[in-house]
Amino acid sequence: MHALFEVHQFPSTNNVMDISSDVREDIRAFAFKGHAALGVEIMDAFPNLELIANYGVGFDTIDVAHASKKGIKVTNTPDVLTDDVADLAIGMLLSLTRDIVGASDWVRSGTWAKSGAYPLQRTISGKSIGVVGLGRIGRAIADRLQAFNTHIHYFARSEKDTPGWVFHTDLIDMAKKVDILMVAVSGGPQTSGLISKEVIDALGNDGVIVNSARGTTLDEEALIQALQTHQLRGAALDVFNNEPHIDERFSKLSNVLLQPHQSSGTIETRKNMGALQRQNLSAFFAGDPLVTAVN
Ligand code: 8YV
Repeated sequence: MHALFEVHQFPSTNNVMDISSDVREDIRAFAFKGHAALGVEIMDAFPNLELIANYGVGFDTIDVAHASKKGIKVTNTPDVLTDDVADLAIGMLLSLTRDIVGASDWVRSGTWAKSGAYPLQRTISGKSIGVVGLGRIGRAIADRLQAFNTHIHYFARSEKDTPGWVFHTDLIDMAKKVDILMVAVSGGPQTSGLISKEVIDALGNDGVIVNSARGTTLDEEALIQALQTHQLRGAALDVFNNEPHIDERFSKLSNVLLQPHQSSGTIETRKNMGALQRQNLSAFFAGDPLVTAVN
């Protein structure tokens, strides 16, 4: 029991419809975490639902249009996770291009002592990097990349005040001009399949893609084929379609770095995300303005 609200646990069956109709009628807010769809059917089963407080900045699985139609407010957790997400994107890029994981295994397995130096890897200094989406996270990624002596290009809805960075309105054109794509757009229908086969082809066989956004932003089939046939040098992925049951072909590829959707996964950031989610819930029950409203 919280001072302002009573908490009902999510049913162990993992199905919200197993909550009794009495309790469903009582519930005025959801503390939502996860990436499963929260759409019409669930919202309509809770007749007094007024708030969905999401644990995460991305709310692509929540049908916000339907929520708005019903007067349900949605909140998210922006800003508090930006640094960690950007840090992991840079970490993934460096790890992939220098093969830090493979090199570590080389030492551990005794191959270094037996076979000598590790095969040479690739630099990122001096490379042109295209950031797809220059929102909070894309901006933080680009800021960090600047310290690595790279040339920053970005694809966004509008030009930003970022002297020296090259603005693009055509993603295929940007992909032709850069060596590396860092994907940092929001998920959802507007960005679904944005990194298409054409974009991957335009990047070319020395290209690298880092995806910190959502699996849906990429044409996964085209990506896997490009990696299998070495039409693309490599990819570092923190997000996938159908997480955590990702396409098995990814695990067989040696030119990918795979992460379990953990960009915001530090003790500090997850604590701050939880605190912001609770602040939104408390504000709602106290009748105060929401801290980070989406709609
Ligand atoms: C997840 C994320 O929310 O913020 C986002 O949009 O994708 C992550 O931070 C987190 O994994 C909890 O599900």
